Amino acid sequence: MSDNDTNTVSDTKPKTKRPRLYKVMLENDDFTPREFVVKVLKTVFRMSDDEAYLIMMAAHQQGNAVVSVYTRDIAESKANEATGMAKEAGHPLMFTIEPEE
Ligand code: TYC
Repeated sequence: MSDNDTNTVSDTKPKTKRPRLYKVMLENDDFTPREFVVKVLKTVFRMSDDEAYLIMMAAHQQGNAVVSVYTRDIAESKANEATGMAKEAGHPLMFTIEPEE
């Protein structure tokens, strides 16, 4: 072994960073029927009837509500799928994403 053999590996930080997570938010509006919001939550986010109703009412009363938390790709595709389902049915319902603190 050479004289200048050094060990830098043991000084490096383990690189197992967890990915940043994103919240999918349900936004309230004045036009989309409540039952349709519940249907989208059940279809795209696999919620039970009761769970979907509670989240829909939270958005209805507070302006928005956290639906669920995912990695960025999954959050984007779920939000797009849910917003697209509403658009196809002629409703202005929107799902957005925001990074978790
Ligand atoms: N505010 C809508 C209504 O009164 C229902 C609604 C609830 C729409 C939640 C969007 O995210 C929403 N028909």
